[in-house]
Amino acid sequence: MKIVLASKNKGKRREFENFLKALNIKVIPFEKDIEERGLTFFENACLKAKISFEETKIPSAGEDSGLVVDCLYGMPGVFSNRFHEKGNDRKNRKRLLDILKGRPFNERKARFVSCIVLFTSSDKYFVFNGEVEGFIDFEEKGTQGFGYDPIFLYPQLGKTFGQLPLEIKNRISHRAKALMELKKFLIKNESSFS
Ligand code: ITT
Repeated sequence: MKIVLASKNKGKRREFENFLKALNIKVIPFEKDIEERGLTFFENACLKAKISFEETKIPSAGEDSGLVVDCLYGMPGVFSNRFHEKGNDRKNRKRLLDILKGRPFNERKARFVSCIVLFTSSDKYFVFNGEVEGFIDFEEKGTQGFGYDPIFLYPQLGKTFGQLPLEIKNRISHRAKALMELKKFLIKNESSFS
């Protein structure tokens, strides 16, 4: 079985492939530049998956995710990828660290949010959500992962996502949780669209 993943983000794609390879599901990339006009993660994920399905006619997933910081009223949120400069993870992280400078630990609460939408026909879609809570650390730690991983502290392990190997991140992350739901759905419904 194969599904198309409408994403240009290599880190994201690696996580999808890792998750679905055990099910023998091939993930085919769809790398069109799709403008994220939505105001919610759901709207943007829907947009990506729908365009991909319309062009490929293969079950298509879109994922939109981001970092929601409580003391910034939810920013960067859907703007995570373009908080300072589109696609520039290092500058985006730096901007967030600069904005939070001087804030004590208890005001640095944040969560990663992931919404996956799977289109299985032009008028039928399924939604899978995941979240993980943590804190924005005071400085970058670790070089694993992508995006905000080096500054997202996961308190249960006392480490940032940037310090965790992919196998561990793939057990606890927002995307892992949404992917887990997608995986259950695919196992249950495989025969209907393989
Ligand atoms: P596509 O839209 O092509 O899938 P993208 O990078 O633009 O790729 P999003 O619009 O969903 O993806 O933006 C998500 C941004 O949120 C991403 O660029 C990171 O900055 C951040 N982000 C999401 N998940 C993350 C994770 O697991 N680790 C670190 N940062 C993450």
